[in-house]
Amino acid sequence: MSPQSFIFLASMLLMLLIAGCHAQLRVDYYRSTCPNVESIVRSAVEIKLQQTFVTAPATLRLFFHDCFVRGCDASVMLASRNNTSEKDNPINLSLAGDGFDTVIKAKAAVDRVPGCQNKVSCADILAMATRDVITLTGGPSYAVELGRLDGRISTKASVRHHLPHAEFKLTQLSQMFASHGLTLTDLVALSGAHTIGFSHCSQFSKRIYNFKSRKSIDHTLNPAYAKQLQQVCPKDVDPRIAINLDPITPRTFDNQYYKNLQQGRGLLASDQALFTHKGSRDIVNLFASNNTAFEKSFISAITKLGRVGIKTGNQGEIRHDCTMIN
Ligand code: HEM
Ligand SMILES: *[C@@H]1O[C@H](CO)[C@@H](O)[C@H](O)[C@H]1NC(C)=O
Ligand SMILES: *[C@@H]1O[C@H](CO)[C@@H](O)[C@H](O)[C@H]1NC(C)=O
Ligand SMILES: *[C@@H]1O[C@H](CO)[C@@H](O)[C@H](O)[C@H]1NC(C)=O
Ligand SMILES: CC(=O)N[C@H]1CO[C@H](CO)[C@@H](O)[C@@H]1O
Repeated sequence: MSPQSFIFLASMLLMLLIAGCHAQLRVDYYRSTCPNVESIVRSAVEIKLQQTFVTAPATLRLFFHDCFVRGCDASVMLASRNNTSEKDNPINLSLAGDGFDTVIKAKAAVDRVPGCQNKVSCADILAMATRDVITLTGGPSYAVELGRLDGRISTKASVRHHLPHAEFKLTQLSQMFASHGLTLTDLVALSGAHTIGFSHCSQFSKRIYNFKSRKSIDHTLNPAYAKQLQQVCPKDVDPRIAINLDPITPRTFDNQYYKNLQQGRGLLASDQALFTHKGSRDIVNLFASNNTAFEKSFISAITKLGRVGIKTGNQGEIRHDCTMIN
């Protein structure tokens, strides 16, 4: 074989490999196996959301945690007899059971349809349900890429190094997002998920009582907001108390989160850091002033998030029960 034809063949192979990586997920993946899957999931999510609002933030956060730990493969849903799987990590005291329940109910609805039984992965159902809760709470709608398989491994230990903490600095946040192929704009856009849902007082109590161990208040907090937070989260607060991440429109998926940051009303240190730092402030200002720009960037970012570490071929399976490997 001549060097030219070798280079030609090698580059064809490379192109095929690259194209293969992108071709793994498709919007119409279930067209022939379960054509109505989107409307079945949507109905199940609507029913669940009518029962409790927590469905929305719980499902959205579950998707994020799933994708960041071992990829979007529903490994976060696996239970273990000895309590050693991802969901047993203490960081998840807050992973509200309603997120898990949403996927389990939607999966049951899909499996009740003749022909669809055991055809749709739990990972894809979580991705669809996430889009649905965003849309149903006032956020944008978007086409969800599908074709993820469910993973077979889930360990408590893998959680620690893969999820961001509320006290992370901007550089730590952006490094962690970059390790999953997500840019600074993606980080700012995805943090907009904190426009709905709740946080326990422990996640920000240092900011209102003991900032940098100096018994003072985090000066990036709006003083009036800090005072309100001290009232709802006294020092001896019941650890189960959780308060709205977005104090203004807590049940609407909108760009109010970014307007809050401009006014020092970012609840977590990791939220406020996006505005405090010059590097990301322009993006916060853009999203605060232009909801269309926010929605566009959010859709792009959550689509990228949905591609993280996906399993195909013999790397995974379509689980029959989302909490157990087959
Ligand atoms: C940027 C780094 C992030 C950090 C440090 C972070 C941290 C947190 C923390 C500490 C809570 C409160 C947990 C509690 O006490 O109950 C929370 C809640 C939440 N997070 Fe994040 N998060 C981040 C990014 C994201 C992303 C990318 C998403 C989704 C795309 C997301 C979605 C949510 C939602 C929806 C809630 C509310 C959960 C509920 O009400 O059940 N977060 N986050
Ligand atoms: C927990 O159980 C799994 C199998 O279900 C096993 O692989 C793992 O080693 C066990 N871990 C501990 C700490 O016992
Ligand atoms: C696992 O956790 C459940 C619920 O928190 C508990 O009832 C059970 O005893 C635990 N099992 C083990 C082996 O620790
Ligand atoms: C808002 O953002 C959208 C999408 O990026 C853009 O097309 C539009 O021109 C922006 N509007 C304003 C008023 O800047
Ligand atoms: C839904 C779920 O399984 N949440 C668990 C998260 O972790 C805490 C303990 O760390 C459990 O009590 C929850 O049941």
